[in-house]
Order: sequence, then C-alpha cells, then structure tokens
Amino acid sequence: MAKNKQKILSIVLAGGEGTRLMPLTRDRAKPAVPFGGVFRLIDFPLSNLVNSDYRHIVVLTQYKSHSLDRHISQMWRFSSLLGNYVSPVPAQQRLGKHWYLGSADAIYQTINIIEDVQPDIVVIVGADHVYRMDFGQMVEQHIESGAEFTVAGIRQPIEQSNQFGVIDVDPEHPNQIKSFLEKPDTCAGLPDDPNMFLASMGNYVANTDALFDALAKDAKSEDTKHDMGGDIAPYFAARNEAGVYDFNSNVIPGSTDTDHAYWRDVGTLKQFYDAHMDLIAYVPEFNLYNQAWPIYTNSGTLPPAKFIHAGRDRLGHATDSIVSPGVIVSGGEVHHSVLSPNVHIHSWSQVVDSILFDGVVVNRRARVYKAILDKNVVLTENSTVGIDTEHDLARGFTVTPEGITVVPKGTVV
Ligand code: ADQ
Repeated sequence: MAKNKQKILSIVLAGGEGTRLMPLTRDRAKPAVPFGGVFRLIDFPLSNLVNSDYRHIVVLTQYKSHSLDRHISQMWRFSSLLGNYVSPVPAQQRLGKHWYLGSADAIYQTINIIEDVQPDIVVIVGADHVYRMDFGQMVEQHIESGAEFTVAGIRQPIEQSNQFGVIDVDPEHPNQIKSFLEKPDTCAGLPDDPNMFLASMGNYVANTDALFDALAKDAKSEDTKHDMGGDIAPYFAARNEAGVYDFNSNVIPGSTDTDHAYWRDVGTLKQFYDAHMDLIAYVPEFNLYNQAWPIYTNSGTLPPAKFIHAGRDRLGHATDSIVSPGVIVSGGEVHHSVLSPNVHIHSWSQVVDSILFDGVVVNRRARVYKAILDKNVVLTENSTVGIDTEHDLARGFTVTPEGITVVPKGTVV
C-alpha cells in the first residue's frame, strides 16, 4: 500500500501509575517496568512507531518518571538531522494547578506541542502493551474510511469486559463504531462468537482538528473523567464519527501464524508473568527474534552471558530460558525462566519458572520457584522464594492469587 503523505505526530501516553503491578511500580512508572530480560515496556510502542516510519514522537510522562525519562533520553534520542525526535514531556500543569486528571487531559495540557507541529493526524498509543503493530496500516484505513477518530480493536473473552473499552459495531457498517463503553461489568458477545467481544487496545488515530474540538469540549465539561477511553472515544462514537481498525488484519513482516496479532495488556502481575512465559514457550507466542520488525532497546556494553561447569554436580546451565548479556550461571540450575542482564546464579542453586530482573544474585543452594525478583534482589545461601508462599507472605512479599511471589527491588532474602 502506498504511504500516505499526511503529516503525523505520535503521542505515547506513558503516565499511568500501574498500581496493579505493585511492587514493580513502587519506584518506577509502569512503562519503565523491565520486560523480556533486556527491554522496558515502553520499548514496544516506541519500536512499533519507529518501524512504522513515524518518527515525530512525544511521550507524556507523569508518575515516578525519573527512570523512564532516563531510558528515553539514553536510548531513544535519535539523530535530529532528519527532524526526527522522541521527546519526553513531563506533566506541565499548564492549564490549571492540577496534575493530569486523565489521559485526555494529559493530551489537552500539551496541546501547544501539537499546535507547534501542526500535524494532519495524531496517532495516540498506550505505553504498556506487548505487541507488534504497523500503525501505517491503521492510518491508511482511517483516511480511507473518512472517520474523524479510529480505535484499534481486538477480540477478548467476554468475562474481561470490565478491563477494556468495549466497542459495539454497526452490523451494516462493520468498520463504524455504534457505541463505546469503558469497562462495563458485562457486555453482549459478537454475532459470530458470543463468548468474545471487541476490545479497544487503547490506540487511537484522530484528525487533529476534530481531536482539538473534542478535547476542548471535554475540558469544559463537568461530567467527565477526562479519559480517552471513558470520554473521548464515546464522544466520537455518539457522533457517528468513530471507526474501528481490526488488529487481526495488521500484517507484520516476519511474523508467523503463532505470533500473528499477539497483543497483551500486562497490567496485572499475573498478565505480566504469563506474557514472559509466552516468550519462553517452545514455539514462542511472541517471537522476540523477528528482526524484520525489531524491538529496540539499550543493550549497552555488557559482555556475553557465561555458563560455568564448576564441578561434577555443579554443571551451570539454563534450559527453556532467555538469558541476557552480563549473566553468569556458575554451577547452578536455571529452567523455564527469564534472566535479565547482570544476574548471577551460584553453585547448587535452582531457579525455575521465574523472572529475575537486572542484577539479581542467587547464592549457593538458594532456590527460587514461580517468582518475580525485582532489580538487585539478593538470595543469601540456602534461602528460598516461592517454595513456601505462606512464609513469603509473612515476610511481606506479594503473593498473587495464582501463587506468584514478587520480591521488591533491593531486598536481601
Ligand atoms: P487503561 O489502561 O485502564 O485502559 P488508562 O489508565 O487511562 O487506561 O491508561 C491508558 C494509557 O494512558 C496508559 O499507557 C497509561 O500509562 C497512560 N496514562 C494514563 N493516565 C495518564 C496521564 N494522566 N498522563 C499520561 N499518560 C497517562 C485503556 C483504555 C481502554 C482500553 C485499554 C487497553 O481506556 O479503553 O481497552 O487501555 O489496555
């Protein structure tokens, strides 16, 4: 398909607090949470935009944005020679004394930036989902359809309606949204599959003028949460000006039948854990190795991972796992796990079904099972995590209803 010539500005909404990911979001914004060993969540939407050839990008930050800002400026500041940029924009309190009230208010308060750029079209994306997407294909459909506002949609199980914006389409015009309801307790199923509904992915394409009008009206309204999903999408739907883009039709070079249209909201610890397990599945549900649509990150200057056979019963190894640069597995055993950079695994220790963030140390004879260990956690000799979840709770660790133990940053166990 020929690339359109419209001027595009991309806005990444990166201000979410991520309370359901606590304690991983205790010291960092949700989009800065590490994912898949070497990435941070924000690397996925930013890689998608850059791979889509959209390189005028502003990232709206708010909560605990220090590590996010640092990551963006170290990793995502590319050459401005061709006028390309990724700019973090902290909450500005420009229009009133409050912090951003909701995602729509965040955009409204930075409207001066949009005015400076004067784009024809604004692409608005969330910062905390794991997926590959060519936004160019969505923008093409948006332009061809004549909609003022287009929402990307994906099918989800009906019992999850309270976690997503629910898109109801007009059966006569399947690309047109009849109504949009943010996180209703229940909803109707799709005509061809009553167990599924069409969920908003939190990604939008809007004509700039129409978006300005909607945001300005929303800012003046009393009856609003100033939220893109709760207020702006329903506003366009009610005016019959909203279209839906079917994510399932998005074509990514190098994708396979297995990982086509993979998209995960990793808003809860269980979803975050499961999405990691998808990476290490025998045939990965999400293929990090597809270099035709790379996910960029800051891999720095770390040396390669090293595995040490330290003695007859100390064969350092990792199976069914992802192992990052700077890792040393010396005489310990790792299975079905994700190891981030600089993790050290010592003799006779065991790590199974777990996710270890940067700099975690597992000392001799320590054991880790079904756990997420945040940055710089140290397991002392003979200690355990995830083996006795009652004990984990008693020690103040988080244990999810599914039995995943999460140990906060820097804890010595
Ligand atoms: P949620 O993710 O629950 O649902 P929200 O908390 O508003 O909605 O977060 C959306 C995005 O905006 C996230 O990337 C978040 O980080 C960011 N954000 C939130 N408040 C912000 C602020 N004040 N400033 C800057 N950024 C902010 C949304 C949609 C649903 C859709 C799901 C898909 O509202 O309709 O189904 O995403 O996961």
